[in-house]
Amino acid sequence: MIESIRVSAESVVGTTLREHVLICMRAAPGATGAFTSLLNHISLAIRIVNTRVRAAGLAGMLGYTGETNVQGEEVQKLDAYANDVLVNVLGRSGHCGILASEELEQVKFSEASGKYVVLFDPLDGSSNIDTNVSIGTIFAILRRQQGELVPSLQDALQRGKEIVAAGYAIYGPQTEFVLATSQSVDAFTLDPNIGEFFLSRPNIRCPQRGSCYSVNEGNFSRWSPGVQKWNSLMKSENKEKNLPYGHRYVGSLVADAHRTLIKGGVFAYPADSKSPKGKLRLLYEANPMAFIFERAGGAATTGTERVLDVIPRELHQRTPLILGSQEDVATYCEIARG
Ligand code: AMP
Ligand code: P6P
Repeated sequence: MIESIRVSAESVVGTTLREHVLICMRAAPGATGAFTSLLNHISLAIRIVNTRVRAAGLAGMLGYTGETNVQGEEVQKLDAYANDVLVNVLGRSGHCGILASEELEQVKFSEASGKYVVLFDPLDGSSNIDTNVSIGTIFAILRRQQGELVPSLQDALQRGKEIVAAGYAIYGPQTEFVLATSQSVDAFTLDPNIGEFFLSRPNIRCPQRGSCYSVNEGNFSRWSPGVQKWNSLMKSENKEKNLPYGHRYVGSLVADAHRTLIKGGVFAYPADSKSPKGKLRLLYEANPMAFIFERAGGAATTGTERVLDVIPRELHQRTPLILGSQEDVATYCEIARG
């Protein structure tokens, strides 16, 4: 009798993010619960940001603060709010020894005892905030360097291959939370009436090949000849290669990456004459996305090397980023490098 109740309950109520993370903790040898607690705090911060994003127009939260951030960009009110929420909640978790944010010039030390590093873009896609286009939060979790008593900048300047977990929230028609760990990549959809994330896409796999390319073609004249050649190939007629591909470009990394992860294809923000090192930031945009795509069977390159192998030199370092299906990323490298 108990068994039948349990089965019927599971079929009616999905698995929450909290339950999923607990199940994964039990599968992690020797886990103390610190990592699980940190993930739950990140989920809390994202649910708080989500609520404010969805009411931004009503709460006077659109527009700019009048300040300029370390990137030289005008800070939007929601950027500042999202950053404050993440800094505050991560600080209270007790497990984050050091954090870095796109909105903070320097790293911030929280709990000296915290054994984890969290790197994040609190609100990616800022240019789309005031036009009600999907935006998101991106994060990566690493372990602090072994043996170091006090957190330092070096804890943040680790290669992406050291990432323990990464994820993003996308504040779109639904609020989805995508989480990648050593075990799997899973997506959870927020039920706004309950305030819980429920498992909606278990074990996400990026298709080996897609039929869509995503790049800002307004930069065409600034690209190298190789990238221009790749772009032209994507638009050429070739039935054998299933060309031309469809073109989609939102202008929010989270939105363009999420579509590419689910449907396959390729997203590219190459270096160009205006941004010779690329526009996207290595530590809290490219690396988390690269970790997620590789865990889902996709690929992520700078065009010349695996993103997760890049050695960070500075906190807000930029990089070219090409993300997507294995075969589509390989085609980009073959043509654009040529
Ligand atoms: P902890 O002792 O809680 O800090 O966990 C130690 C390590 O086990 C973490 O750094 C992860 O690599 C792994 N781990 C612990 N909990 C989880 C979880 N909920 N999901 C995935 N991996 C986990
Ligand atoms: P562009 C948003 O401002 C962002 O940082 C990423 O989310 C997005 O992929 C990129 O910039 C868009 O840049 O130059 O195409 O507007």
